[in-house]
Amino acid sequence: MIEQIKGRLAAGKGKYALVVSRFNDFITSKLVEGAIDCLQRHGAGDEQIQVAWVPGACEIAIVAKRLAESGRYVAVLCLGAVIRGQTGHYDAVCQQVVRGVGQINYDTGVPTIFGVLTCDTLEQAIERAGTKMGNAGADAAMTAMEMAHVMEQVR
Ligand code: INI
Repeated sequence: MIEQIKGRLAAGKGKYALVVSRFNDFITSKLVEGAIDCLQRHGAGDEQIQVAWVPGACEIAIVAKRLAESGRYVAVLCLGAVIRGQTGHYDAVCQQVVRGVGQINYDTGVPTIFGVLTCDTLEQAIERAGTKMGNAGADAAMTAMEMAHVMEQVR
């Protein structure tokens, strides 16, 4: 019989850290709500969830890395919203956060989930923050729970 490793969609007993940027907090606060709601509906208690706020997407990775390194969390969720709009450094911000968050996974072995919206317009971000296209924070929470259980099984 083929052994198959699959992650359960349940919060389990571990702790989850959320790192959230305040920039575009009209959007990111909805991502946090979505993530917390999803974790709670999958069995997480308040004591299993910690939220750290940072100024912008560029600051997410440094805090996420510290939390992942602490060994206290089964997963770290990175939530933010980078919106092209009028800003000239959209690409630079996106690049920094994508690379930074991705690297944490390999450096620490703790699933560090990319829940940062990268959108051309505010409307696109709104669509992904609890309206037409769902909630990227809730999606990140689902990924975090699944990965936490996969990692538990491949110890
Ligand atoms: N930070 C974001 O989280 N989203 C953005 O859309 C954004 N834009 O457009 O500039 C943004 N910039 C700030 C950046 O993340 C840092 O906080 C800042 O550069 C200080 O390091």
